[in-house]
Amino acid sequence: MSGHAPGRFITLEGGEGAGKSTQARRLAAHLSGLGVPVLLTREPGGSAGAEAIRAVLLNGQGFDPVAEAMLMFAARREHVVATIRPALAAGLWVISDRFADSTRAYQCHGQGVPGEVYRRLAELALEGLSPDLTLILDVPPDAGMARAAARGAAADRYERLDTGFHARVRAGFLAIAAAEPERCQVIDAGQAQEHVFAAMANAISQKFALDAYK
Ligand code: Z5A
Repeated sequence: MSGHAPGRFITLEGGEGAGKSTQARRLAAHLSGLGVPVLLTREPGGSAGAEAIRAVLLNGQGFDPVAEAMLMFAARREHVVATIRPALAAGLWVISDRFADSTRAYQCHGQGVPGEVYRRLAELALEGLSPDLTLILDVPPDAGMARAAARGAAADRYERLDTGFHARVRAGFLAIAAAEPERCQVIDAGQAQEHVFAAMANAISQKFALDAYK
């Protein structure tokens, strides 16, 4: 016996401006308030090595799509080894703002990387690690881009891509959810923040027993 309840791995996914970062912080605070030990992290990034790769990915001039997928998985491997697996082993609930589904949606559906390339990279980098629950925050690309633009920060390389790209990314996330309904739940992120959060909290309480933490 390890002496503590098992860790859980929850990922938030979706397109630009869907509200992932806002809702990830809120979910972490909510679970902490229930007595759940939480680690909030993000991709690309979440460990020193992965954050260094993030800077190259977001600010660089662009890459061959397969090379870009490899960089995403190099960062992810660092994140998994240095941050996620140790936290799960210690019984923490890991909430990650993006994970491997983002590579499938952005690099495969958005940029045309073959699914077989994704599968080979995922097998190498993840060694079977998969989220217990993935919440896909779904919002029409125009609305998400408008929210992101309203923040006033300079657009990164992905935010500057055209509407067709963002529509393919959205369709990619919805295809992932349809293929893996046990793991993925689509949340209507076009609603007010309170309603988005209520739908997420409902999905969490349906999936996990939280009584043990009270
Ligand atoms: N990427 C990739 O291509 N492949 C991969 O494998 C991975 C990533 C892991 C990371 O950028 C980029 O890397 C990302 C995909 C690519 N593309 N982009 N851009 P990032 O981490 O800097 O950005 P992001 O992940 O896309 O997040 P974001 O654009 O910052 O959006 P968000 O986190 O979903 O939204 P937010 O920051 O919580 O909210 C945005 C604004 O909307 C903010 O002012 C909120 O107050 C507001 N908001 C939030 N919710 C609502 C609601 N419900 N109503 C109204 N307004 C709201």
